[in-house]
Amino acid sequence: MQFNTEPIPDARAYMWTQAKCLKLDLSVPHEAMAGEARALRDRFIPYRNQDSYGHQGWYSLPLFGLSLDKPMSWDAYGYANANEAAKDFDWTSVAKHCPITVNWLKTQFPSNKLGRVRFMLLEAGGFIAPHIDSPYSIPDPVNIALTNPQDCVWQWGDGTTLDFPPGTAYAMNISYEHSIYNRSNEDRYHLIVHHHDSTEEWKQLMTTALEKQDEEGYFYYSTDLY
Ligand SMILES: O=C(O)CCC(=O)C(=O)O
Ligand SMILES: [Fe+2]
Repeated sequence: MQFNTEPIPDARAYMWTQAKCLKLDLSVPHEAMAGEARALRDRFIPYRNQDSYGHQGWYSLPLFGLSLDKPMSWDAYGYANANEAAKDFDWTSVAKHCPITVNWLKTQFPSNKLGRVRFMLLEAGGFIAPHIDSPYSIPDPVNIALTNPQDCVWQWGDGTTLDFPPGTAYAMNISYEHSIYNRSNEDRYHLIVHHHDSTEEWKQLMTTALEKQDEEGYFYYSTDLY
């Protein structure tokens, strides 16, 4: 990706910060959303179960994106870049079964241009092995706990754990190593929202979160999508 320190035409703003995550002041109808996700349990597809990390019991269900059976990022499907893939993004066939989640995305989430939106399931006893997803220190994908069993833990590479009660939304800096262990007998459902614009509302949300956490960060601008 190419970044600029000043705004350029058609660019979106990305917050660069050393923060591992920013807690966003978003109100989420998480119980209703969890109900919608749970009702679709048999539609989830295995996620990254072929890669070398050895993740166990991790599943995904795209609501918005390339299609129901394409939960991964654009590079897994032969696209030249994220902008090309984004042209093919749309609501998937399960979106009509999730009216509360879809309505929240359309009316409450501070974006007019969604990227991938997926329910994620980590089965009881499952784990997401330690991994890094990005070379850029940008907390941008929003990870929302719809449920989070007591003994399910998000762990950073430095050994610290993240408090992640249901209803909490974090912009995640997945350039830091992270892993998740569901050492409970209950499935864990989260919603991960990517977006392809940076509305004033989004920038304000991020700036407020940064100040609240006493972190430093700066907006950089790029026409490339994250
Ligand atoms: O919460 C999840 O299911 C995914 C966690 C993860 O590895 C990520 O967001 O990059
Ligand atoms: Fe990850």
